[in-house]
Amino acid sequence: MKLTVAQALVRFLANQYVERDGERRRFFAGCFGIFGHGNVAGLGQALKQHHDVLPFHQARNEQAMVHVASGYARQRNRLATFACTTSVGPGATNMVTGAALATVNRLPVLLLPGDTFATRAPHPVLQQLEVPHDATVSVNDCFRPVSRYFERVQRPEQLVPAALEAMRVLTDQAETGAVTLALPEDVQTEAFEVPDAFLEERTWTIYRQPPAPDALARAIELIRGARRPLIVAGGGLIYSEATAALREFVDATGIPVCETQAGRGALPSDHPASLGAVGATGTAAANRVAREADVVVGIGTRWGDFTTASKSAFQHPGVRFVNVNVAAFDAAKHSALPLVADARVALDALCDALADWRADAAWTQRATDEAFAFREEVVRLVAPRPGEMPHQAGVIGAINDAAGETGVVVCAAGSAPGDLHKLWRARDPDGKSYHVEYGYSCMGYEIPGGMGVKLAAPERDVFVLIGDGSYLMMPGDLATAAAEGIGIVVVIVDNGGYASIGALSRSVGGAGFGTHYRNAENGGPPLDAPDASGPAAPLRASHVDLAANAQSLGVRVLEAGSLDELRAALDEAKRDGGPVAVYIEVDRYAGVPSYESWWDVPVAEVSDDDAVRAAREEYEKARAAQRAYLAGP
Ligand SMILES: Cc1ncc(C[n+]2csc(CCOP(=O)(O)OP(=O)(O)O)c2C)c(N)n1
Ligand SMILES: [Mg+2]
Repeated sequence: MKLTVAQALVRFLANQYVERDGERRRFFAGCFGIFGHGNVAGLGQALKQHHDVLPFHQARNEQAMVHVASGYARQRNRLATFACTTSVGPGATNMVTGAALATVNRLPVLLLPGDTFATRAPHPVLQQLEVPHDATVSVNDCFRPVSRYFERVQRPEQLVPAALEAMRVLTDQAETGAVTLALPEDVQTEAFEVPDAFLEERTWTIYRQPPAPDALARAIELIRGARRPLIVAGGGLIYSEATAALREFVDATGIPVCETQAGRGALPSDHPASLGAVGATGTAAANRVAREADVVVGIGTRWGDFTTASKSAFQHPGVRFVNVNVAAFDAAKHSALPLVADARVALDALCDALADWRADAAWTQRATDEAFAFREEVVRLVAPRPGEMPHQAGVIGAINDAAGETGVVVCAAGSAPGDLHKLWRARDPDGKSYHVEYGYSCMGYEIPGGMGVKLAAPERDVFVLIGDGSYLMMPGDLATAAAEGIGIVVVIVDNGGYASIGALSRSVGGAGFGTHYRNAENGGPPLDAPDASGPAAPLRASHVDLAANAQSLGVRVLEAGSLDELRAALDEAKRDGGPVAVYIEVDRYAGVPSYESWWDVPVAEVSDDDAVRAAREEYEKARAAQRAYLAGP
């Protein structure tokens, strides 16, 4: 059948299915797009013709639509996503940040940027980059390092192998991330004889990879010999739908569990073995247990820097790692014994093999005691503080209660991710109530990411927790939520600027420089005092009326002046069902402390500023705790 490249691609995408554990589902929920000359006549025409099989959604910013796809893919455990089409030039490069986020977080998204003419007839076309020494370069080459697969489709027949490669990578659990097919605007419109088989339904089966028997035997031997074993649960465990298997394993062996950001909620917070967050943003419970652990079993984690507290979290001199991961790349980290395997299959195998073994009872009890002690700390931290300005921890407590068992919290950057990591009481048995994007920690992910979650799980309440700075980075797609009736609840927490970086700045001797919206010369507050007792920031008056801004974008806005009012507003927002923004001002300086942990942020080695010199001294002391984790398998 003769079709244009764009028509063939749209029909192909509509017919891709993924199967796991005998369950088959469509892989592409639809296509987000913003049109320009680089895609309006190609993909635009094809999407119009085939909108019944591949629904189209218009976004307001190309970066945001990739975030929608990432949020959707994560909520669906990587078994489904959206495609994203853009024009050439700025529309295309707006997606680069979204691509990096997806690839860093190992989430499948398909990006279809338009590209400049393959014929080079119009040359340079509007928005074309010219590189004098290389005519094959376009701005889309920026996608290469941030994509797990990249191809520029230079002639029509090339679409067939390119699309198949794209699907292979998107559905491969070890490889997945952003996949970019750059589509020159003339090639999109060119017709070719499309093989029938290309357009037929195609099912990509995700097989659960078992661990190599020899590697499993060694892992079992290591765990049996452990005196202080600890599990670190990552996002891969949740994507593999292995939370029930984890519970079973933990109940059978008594090994305590702590969690990364993506793995938060792998074990419900009320489980006696649940230590919660580990690392730089970890709980006292997890960090104390981690410090002494001798065998650390990482399951589905990429071992981000925060998880190891910049390699200071695990202090046992002979600490050994066993890494269960579908990706050999991640399994090998920290000189681990790699168990390259699906998390669920590996957990089941470990459970069978260790049926006659339990961790030392005193160790298990020690972990449970720590876990219970920190639970009380959480209650203390989220409690309202009568007579004081609302604090972010209180906001988190209120959202947590409004979310109940199945509601989802979505967040990405600022001080909230660390606070959430410590404070969130995860209740969903599938681990799907906590969605903090902390691989790329991208300001602006929150609203579109939350839209993706809501599209993936319309039956769940979705609460987007967003700071004022992150809100200002990319509020525009609230208009998309309003236009499409995507019923997210966006809680805008205004603390008058970049509170997290302000605190970081103080810790490196920087006095919060550049983290208020105005500096003192421009009528802003003076620099912060080193003890963090900075001036009470006049908020709304000091920058933008964010509540009015949200309202102008078409969503209903509720304002809360206290935590009680916030609770009422959250209930009202849930009842409303449409997109609602809830605005609350909080105390910029009322942070949640760090618990016996550290993050390596280098401090200037020489300075004439006493505060910087003092910070450098502290830094050098702290850095002494950094380990190499070289004990091999
Ligand atoms: C796109 C992007 N730019 C810069 C940063 C660095 N950064 C991390 S948090 C932050 C400030 C966030 O401000 P806000 O959302 O108000 O949260 P707060 O720190 O006040 O809690 C900045 C600039 C980032 N994470 N993402
Ligand atoms: Mg802020």
